[in-house]
Amino acid sequence: MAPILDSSPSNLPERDNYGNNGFVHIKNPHLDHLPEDILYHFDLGTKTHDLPSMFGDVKFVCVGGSPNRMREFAVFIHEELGLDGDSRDITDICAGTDRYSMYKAGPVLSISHGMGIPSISIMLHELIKLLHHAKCRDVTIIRIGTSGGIGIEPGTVVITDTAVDSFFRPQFEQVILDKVVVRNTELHPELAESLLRCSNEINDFPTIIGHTMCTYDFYEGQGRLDGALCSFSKEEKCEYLQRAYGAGVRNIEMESSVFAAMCHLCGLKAAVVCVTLLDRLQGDQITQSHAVLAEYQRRPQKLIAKFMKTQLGLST
Ligand code: R2B
Ligand code: URA
Repeated sequence: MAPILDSSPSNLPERDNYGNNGFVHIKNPHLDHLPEDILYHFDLGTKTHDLPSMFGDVKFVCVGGSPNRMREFAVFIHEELGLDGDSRDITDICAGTDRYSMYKAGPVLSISHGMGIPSISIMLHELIKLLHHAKCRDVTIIRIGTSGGIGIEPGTVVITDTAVDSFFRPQFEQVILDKVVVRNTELHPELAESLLRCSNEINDFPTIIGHTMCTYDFYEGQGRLDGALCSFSKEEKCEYLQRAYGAGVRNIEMESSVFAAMCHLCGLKAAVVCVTLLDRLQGDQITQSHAVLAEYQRRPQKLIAKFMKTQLGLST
């Protein structure tokens, strides 16, 4: 059966009217009939929590794979924005579950999403409903993370213009019932350009805009020769990665396609900012020291802090 396109103009938010007067688009008529919406994986709900008073002032959402990194980011941004109170007192809003962690620092929400498309997709369904129930407006959402680079210096930060699949197609295929629905994976171009400008102003680490390939696996799915299974040669791997480079792919990770697709459909201004831990044309194993990797992982955080301060009109 032919795939169904889920990107007809009526489904796309207008670029200049992103998000329906700034509100988040919820594209589910069934939700109106729910007496209570339980956000199960956050351990939050519309009857048990006053979501507008807890989250109504959120303007930025930052998501990333690891709970520790997202706590670290919340503490860092609390200090960078000069918010009141002790940043060390920030607690996990989702402490009732160990599926995801969520921290709030003033207008910034910092949430972990785990690894891979299924994990981030569950988180995003509940996050988008949370932002809707909380009546948040004009929210910008940014995924910060790690990735494998292709043909670029390790430590380079890649801002994604479009997420592509393993065939270098700018799309995400969602299976719904027994149909394949194809969704657009373009990210917000002006936001990507603003982020690049911020990085140029910091002038601390190389940053580029490029395509990001999103895969379902870290090993075979990313053409690694060092997994428990491998059925291809080194030459085949190199030929594939070279083709990816030729198609404009500059890094590989595991969440950007569904992130771009869902944010696009729901009218959220979204960006993906990932540091590269290695150059996949040179190898597969991540051999840098912990200290070097930790510094790399702070790069997207520094860039986002600069962006948020600029947006909030704080001196930078
Ligand atoms: C980047 O790093 C993780 C795999 O190590 C995965 O979540 C991703 O997208
Ligand atoms: N994350 C990935 O998905 N791939 C890499 O090579 C490094 C980090």
